[in-house]
Amino acid sequence: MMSIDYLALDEKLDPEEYVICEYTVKSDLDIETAGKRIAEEESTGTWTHPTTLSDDIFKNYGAKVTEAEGNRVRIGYPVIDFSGEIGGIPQILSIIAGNLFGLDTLEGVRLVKLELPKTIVDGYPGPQLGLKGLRKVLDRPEKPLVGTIVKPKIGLPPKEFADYVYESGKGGLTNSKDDETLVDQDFCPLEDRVNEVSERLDLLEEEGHIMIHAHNISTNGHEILEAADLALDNGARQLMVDVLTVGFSGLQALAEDESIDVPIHVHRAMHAAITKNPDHGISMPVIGTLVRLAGGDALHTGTYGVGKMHAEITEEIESKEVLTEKMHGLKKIMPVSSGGLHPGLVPDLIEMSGTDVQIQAGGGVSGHPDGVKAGAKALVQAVDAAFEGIDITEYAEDHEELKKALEKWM
Ligand code: RUB
Repeated sequence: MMSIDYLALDEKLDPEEYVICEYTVKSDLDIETAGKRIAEEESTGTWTHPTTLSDDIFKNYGAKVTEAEGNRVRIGYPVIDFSGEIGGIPQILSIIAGNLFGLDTLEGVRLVKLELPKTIVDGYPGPQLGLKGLRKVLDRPEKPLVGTIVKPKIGLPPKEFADYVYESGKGGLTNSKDDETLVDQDFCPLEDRVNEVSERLDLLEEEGHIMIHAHNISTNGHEILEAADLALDNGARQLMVDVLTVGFSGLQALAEDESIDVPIHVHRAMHAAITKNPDHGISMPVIGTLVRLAGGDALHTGTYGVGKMHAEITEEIESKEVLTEKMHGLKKIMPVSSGGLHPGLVPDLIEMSGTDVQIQAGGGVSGHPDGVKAGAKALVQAVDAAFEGIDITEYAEDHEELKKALEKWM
């Protein structure tokens, strides 16, 4: 009988034969043993040697720990463990990010990196439009996209909501969106809101400006396609889904549906419960990889420490990179920077994000002393200045809206 040992240090795994994951571990166990605990729990699946575990099963289906150094392990899971028509991203997650988080001997464990073989990637829709498609829809080939989140996030009735969108379009914004808590509430039902917003977007287009609005259709799994249909039947130009509260499968169902030909904006409410603890959970780059696999066209990745949300800058850079680097032929998707932004923060933001980014501000548009249109203009001016490499305060000297925004927020 062969010895069952999950440790295969320095073995070079064929990246087409394994799903390879990197974890950081906090534990009293030495790192090799910690790696073995994860590998056994997530492949053959128990803490002792079952009499039913044959050499063949171990050899063909067992995970392998190929690196274990410092607080880091790399583990390869054989592709056959992910085979079959049924399972999808829920199954991937239950293997690479399942029971291991509860193991008592590991005080903390964090999945930091995910590398998928082409055979697995090919089984998923991936982005239908992606970064380039989104730019094409907006006829904006190079500059950052500039957007707003309609605020207050609850309470505005459909007409006032749509007026906000129209005003922000008149100020030059390319994008706007529902916030995550707004879906179909009595004060602003989805159907009426989409109707009103679509009317205003058509008007803007007649007036020579292209803009899209992401409508939040995050809902129960069995109702999400129906919600998408409702939005599209009423003229929606973009859909939004909250991938962690809905689940990756909801996003994938939208991306796979042939009748949905508009970009899908992916919000990530609740992600910090999973991503924020540096010693435990799942990193945002892993979530980004799965969003790209499932078919999002744009995803929130953070503001590199300039905005209101907690940021681990290195990880945010990696989050942006997993959306745009090579991934077995999948389209790139648009990184979205949002949360506590205003025009004065744009130069620092663009320095970190580059120009392939959708910059969004809610309060940083609607909080402008002269209202939404002026706020939108100020944000656009800040982006134009940064894009042209002109100092923002210099640019503000002859751009009134930007000047007032800087006076208020800087
Ligand atoms: C933006 C806002 C969004 C955050 C979410 O409003 O609150 O929901 O972007 O955070 P405001 P993240 O511009 O007024 O702050 O993008 O990090 O997921």
